[in-house]
Amino acid sequence: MENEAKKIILSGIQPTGVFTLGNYLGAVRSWKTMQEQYNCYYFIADLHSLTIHIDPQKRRQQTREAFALLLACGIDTEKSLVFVQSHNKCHAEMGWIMDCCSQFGELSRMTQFKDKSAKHPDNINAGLFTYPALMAGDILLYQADYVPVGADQTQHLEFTRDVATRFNHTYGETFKLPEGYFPKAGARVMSLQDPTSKMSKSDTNPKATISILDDEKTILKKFKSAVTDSEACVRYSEDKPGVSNLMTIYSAVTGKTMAEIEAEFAGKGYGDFKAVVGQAVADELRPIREDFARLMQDRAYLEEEMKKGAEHATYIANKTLTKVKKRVGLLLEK
Ligand code: ATP
Ligand code: LTN
Repeated sequence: MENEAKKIILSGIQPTGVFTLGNYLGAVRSWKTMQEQYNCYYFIADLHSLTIHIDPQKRRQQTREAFALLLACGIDTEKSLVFVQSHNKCHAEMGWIMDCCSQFGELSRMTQFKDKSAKHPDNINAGLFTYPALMAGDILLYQADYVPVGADQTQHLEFTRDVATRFNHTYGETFKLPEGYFPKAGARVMSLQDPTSKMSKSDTNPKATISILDDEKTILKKFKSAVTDSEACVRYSEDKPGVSNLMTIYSAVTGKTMAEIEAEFAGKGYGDFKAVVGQAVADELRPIREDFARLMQDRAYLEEEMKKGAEHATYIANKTLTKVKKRVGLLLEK
């Protein structure tokens, strides 16, 4: 799996619900493509998900499902390292060390912390505040070269670079500085009901999101009720967010350009357009849904893959963690 000459890509996804079409087209589909060119490490960020309180049984189920979803989306454990974050204890340990290297002021400036604490005033836990330090640890443990993340996470990546730079300066060269990675084919998918906000797993309106496990009938229905406008013309434009979003989705799935899509639907109504987009999405997601169902039936296989992933991840991360512990002056056990 590992090749010294290849650059390291690392990314994580929280097990906060079934992946949406946005997660797939914006992130996971590119993760699959990157496997051919890089040493890829992908993990389910279950420790990060603890910042939200949910039923423990539900969390276990969502973690298992998220792992199976990655595999169903084409992440191949022969090519990439896939694991559950909490299965590698180095993350929690490194997280604490990174906490101690993070300043109150800089963590207070994180927009995700401000947004989430405004949204959930009843649960502003310390984990929510130090979330970026845990994330910095995730990245630095593996000496990642590139971290593919969406716009919402770029501030956390910048923070990671700041912490790493400071650590290297204080204790000597220890960490590689990771860079953001923005795949060309990555699409930003917006909500089908409010095309000015992004499609998100935790959206409570089921009509707004396409889950990658939705069946064909549901997908067609959701696209049929997607918000558009009254112009009745398939044209990509900032003032037509609904139609532009559907065009973005169609383009990401078929590879067609916006000009080609405009030509394809010239003179046609939104009804035809939505049906074609819905069908293209349903065709793209069908094999994933089938593969997921098959994987979830094979619990032994999933557990075996998780175990292999955890062992390999621990082996890699431990090298950096040991170095870090030495650097900060923790007495290593003999
Ligand atoms: P939540 O609703 O729990 O915040 P989310 O759906 O916003 O979840 P994340 O787990 O935060 O998703 O992100 C996983 C990955 O998917 C990230 O790389 C993120 O940039 C990407 N992503 C999330 N939503 C979209 C979207 N609508 N379009 C494109 N990419 C997305
Ligand atoms: N915060 C990220 C998930 C995440 C991650 C990471 C991504 C946790 N640790 C390390 C990249 C690298 C999110 O919510 N999308």
